[in-house]
Amino acid sequence: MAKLDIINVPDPLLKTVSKAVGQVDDQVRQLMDTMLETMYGAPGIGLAAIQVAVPKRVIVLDIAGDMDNPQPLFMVNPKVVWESEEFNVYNEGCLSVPEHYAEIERPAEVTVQYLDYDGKQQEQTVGGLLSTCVQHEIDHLNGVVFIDYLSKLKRNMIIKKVHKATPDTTVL
Ligand code: GNR
Ligand code: NI
Repeated sequence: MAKLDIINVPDPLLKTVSKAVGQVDDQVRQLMDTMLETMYGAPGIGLAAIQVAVPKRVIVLDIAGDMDNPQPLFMVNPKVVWESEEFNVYNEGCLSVPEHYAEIERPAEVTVQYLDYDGKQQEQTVGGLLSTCVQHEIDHLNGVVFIDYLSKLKRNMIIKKVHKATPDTTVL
């Protein structure tokens, strides 16, 4: 099956606010299948469509980290409808910022509404790593990358290093 190329910072596409999906049809399902395969191949535990240059509000996740027992999650038009007051800190990475990590603080638990693989409305409250990952992916749909939470100095340093290491992965 086909794999897609993942774009890296500072590709300006990563700042796109992705468009809501009107209907979960076979074309959207095919996108989700290919994204999942791309994510597993990377390897990663989450992927937003904009990371493969598709500006649609689609994310795929699998935090199980067990290729023999995959637990994929597909979320179309995901929306956080509740956040816990408690926060968590996680050392985050991103496939579009390879080999750089930073501690990011986010709500420990969130309730997310989304359409699933079959286009059915779902609501799920998540915690732990899945909560971090869902919020990280929804950020991508809004044109936000985790390094945007860092100081301008740190962010620019990381962007420069990634661009130098992977100049072919950006449109710039
Ligand atoms: O693979 C990924 N790991 C990860 C680790 C901590 C917090 C977030 C993530 S998401 C990342 C894949 C990715 O870039 N998704 O957008
Ligand atoms: Ni990411």
